[in-house]
Amino acid sequence: SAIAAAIRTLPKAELHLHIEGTLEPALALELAARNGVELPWTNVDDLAKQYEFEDLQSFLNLYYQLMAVLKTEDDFRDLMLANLRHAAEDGVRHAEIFFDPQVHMKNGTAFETVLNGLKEGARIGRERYGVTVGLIMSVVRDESVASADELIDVAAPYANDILGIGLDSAEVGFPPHLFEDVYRKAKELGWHRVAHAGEEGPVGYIEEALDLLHVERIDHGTHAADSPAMMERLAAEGIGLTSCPLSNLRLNVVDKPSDLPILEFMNNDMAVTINSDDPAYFGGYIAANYDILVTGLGLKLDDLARLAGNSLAVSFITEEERAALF
Ligand code: ES4
Ligand code: ZN
Repeated sequence: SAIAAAIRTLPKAELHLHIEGTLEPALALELAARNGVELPWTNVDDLAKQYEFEDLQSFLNLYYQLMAVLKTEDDFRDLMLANLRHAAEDGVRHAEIFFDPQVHMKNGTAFETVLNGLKEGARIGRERYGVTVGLIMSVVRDESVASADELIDVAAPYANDILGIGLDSAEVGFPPHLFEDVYRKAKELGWHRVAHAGEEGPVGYIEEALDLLHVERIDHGTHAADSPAMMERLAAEGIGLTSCPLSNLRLNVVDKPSDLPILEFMNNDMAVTINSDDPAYFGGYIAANYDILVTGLGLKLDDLARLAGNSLAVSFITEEERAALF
């Protein structure tokens, strides 16, 4: 349709994407064979049947299992490049991309291997597609706080290669306050700060992320819709929210598209943005996440242009980068 084509031409930033969540089933099987990693599935059809999720945890189980096929610097480079090709096709000019080093390190892959591969992919992707990339190192909140502390120590020598710190994985039972010291160190290293909060967790987790982790954006934040006071605060403080519509639908955070709180957030003047989270798992890249707002919520092109504008406004792009891009 005309609007679907227009969506792809809107200049936008992708602010919530897990690079490991761009691992498509066919590539997962190819890398498993290449790297000698055993998976319970040997053909794409069998694997593709596993992509029906009940909730966040049921998704994470498959996501972590498939992550084990990523081993070499080339694997990470190729994953980043494939993702940036999709991004460019969908009008993404700038991407801030999560990676989960604790999981790769547990799988026996060195931090440097992961970082160097992603950096190389980002460098080639910028040349090839004109998309700028920042890396957000994400702490896996269902691992111990000691493990998060060790990660900070391992990453500190590479502080300049990292744009920010994030907090992801199973949310309920792992509240933000556990990571207050980790985020203090991250701030000292000069990193931006974001955290997943209010995806499955309550609005109180959003409050902790703001008050104790001093985050500049909230990832998801879907449950802010439960609290008019929180919506007012997020608007007043100009805190960006990185919504991921297809993710929220596929993980049953909301029951149906009309339950997505995007319009409500916009009507409350919140800096809400549209993102893809784990596109290989949730049925589409960023433009598909904008598309669903048209078909499922009745948003118009000027609404989508505002959402795309929000994404550039709450990105961590510097003024020099902005000038170079536009
Ligand atoms: C994630 Cl959808 C989602 N939520 C929390 N953590 C994650 N890691 C990768 N995808
Ligand atoms: Zn996420």
